[in-house]
Amino acid sequence: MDSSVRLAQLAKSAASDAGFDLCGIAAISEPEFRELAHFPAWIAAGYAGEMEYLKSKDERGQLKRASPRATAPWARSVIVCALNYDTDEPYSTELAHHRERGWIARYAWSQQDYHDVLFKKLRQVEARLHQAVDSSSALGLPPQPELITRCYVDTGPHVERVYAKYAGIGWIGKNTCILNEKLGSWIFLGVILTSLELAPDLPAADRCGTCTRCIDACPTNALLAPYKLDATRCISYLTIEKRGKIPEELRPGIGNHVFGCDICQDVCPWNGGATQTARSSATFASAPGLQPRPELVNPALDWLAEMSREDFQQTFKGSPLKRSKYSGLRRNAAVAMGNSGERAFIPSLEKLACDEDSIVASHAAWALQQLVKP
Ligand code: B12
Ligand code: SF4
Ligand code: SF4
Repeated sequence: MDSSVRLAQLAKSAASDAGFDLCGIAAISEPEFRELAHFPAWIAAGYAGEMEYLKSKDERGQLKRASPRATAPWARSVIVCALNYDTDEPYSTELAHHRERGWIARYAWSQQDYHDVLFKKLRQVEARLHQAVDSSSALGLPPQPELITRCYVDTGPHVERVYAKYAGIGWIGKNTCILNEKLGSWIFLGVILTSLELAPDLPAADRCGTCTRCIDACPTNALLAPYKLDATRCISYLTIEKRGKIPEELRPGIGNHVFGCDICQDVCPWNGGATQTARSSATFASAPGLQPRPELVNPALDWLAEMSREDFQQTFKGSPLKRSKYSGLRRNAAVAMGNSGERAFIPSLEKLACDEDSIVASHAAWALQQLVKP
């Protein structure tokens, strides 16, 4: 058997042993990753907002993320691993009437930060590849050149979803998420770039068809067209990445979201289509670190808004929520209170409107105005 096929099989069985639900391989060769051609125009249009890391350039002035060759000229293959994070909890679209409670995105309920969970597993796959190459003659493989590998979970200058499509993990949906036929889009991605030539998989075929549910459901109209997300309008960006002031015209659309947003995935027929009943056959996350913390599912807004800095640090140590920072989470909770129509929040907001953090205070003042409107 060809050594690229044997090594690809080895990588996949190592991924399965490490606990990944899916693993596929894409070749880094010409012509490569057609969708990356859209990346420079996306940046030029300003859709990345304040996410400066997406705009980084190499010494030739080219956007690093527009090609894997920019930062990894030695890479010949990319191993893409995926881990299911779905759990048996309701969808945000089912609980939207609980306006007095907030919504934290499904991915962030976990006991541990997903970066740590996936990285540990990627390291196990990487170690197996190194062992195989070190003992290539014992395995009956021809001598292999020196092996270079790099593992990434969000952290590198790579558009992981494009690699995932070509590795056959899933297709890029009109909501820009990777969708797998069996698992839907509730999957995290982790990638290993390698200098090894590995037998590639076939790209996943687009199965969105004529559906436009995600585009129609987005409350801030962030999906400008199929596959085209203006991140500066996306609730996920506004509540997690954006520091300081949230543009006023976008605040009503944020609804009860305090960290991230699941709507364009909740409504997707490949995820069960907005109702939990339709998900009876869903496969749920098995990784212990990705099991949900019950207090983060549909949390009370005043709990988040009134949290002390010490409580925030303690509660969200090792959790994805620490990314919004103390100021950001309380700002978001104030906006959600303003959108709730719940006058019982007025005393809490009056207190927040005098907060020493001017961002929290100004968003609380806006929220108060919403609640006292005739
Ligand atoms: C920055 C970022 C964000 C930003 C921007 C999102 C985005 N769509 O780009 C924000 C903060 C908004 C965000 C939100 C979310 N994110 Co995010 N995010 C990233 C990150 C770090 C980089 C993504 C990136 O490079 N975007 C650049 C733009 C240009 O890419 P894009 O919108 O995907 O566009 C590509 C395609 O749409 C493509 N394309 C394909 N076909 C076509 C056809 C046409 C005509 C056109 C024009 C374009 C086009 O062109 C683009 C590539 O050049 C990745 C990790 C990584 N390093 O890759 C995680 C990642 C994409 N995020 C992830 C997750 C889970 C989320 C959220 C679900 C979290 C949440 N619940 O709040 C939401 C989903 C929102 C959404 N609808 O995408 C997962 C996605 C897993 C999956 N199944 O797809 C990733 C892969 C992290 C991980 N390691 O698991 N995220
Ligand atoms: S995550 Fe929410 S705001 Fe962002 S595109 Fe999807 S539905 Fe719209
Ligand atoms: S909701 Fe429809 S259009 Fe959007 S990603 Fe899912 S299948 Fe594709």
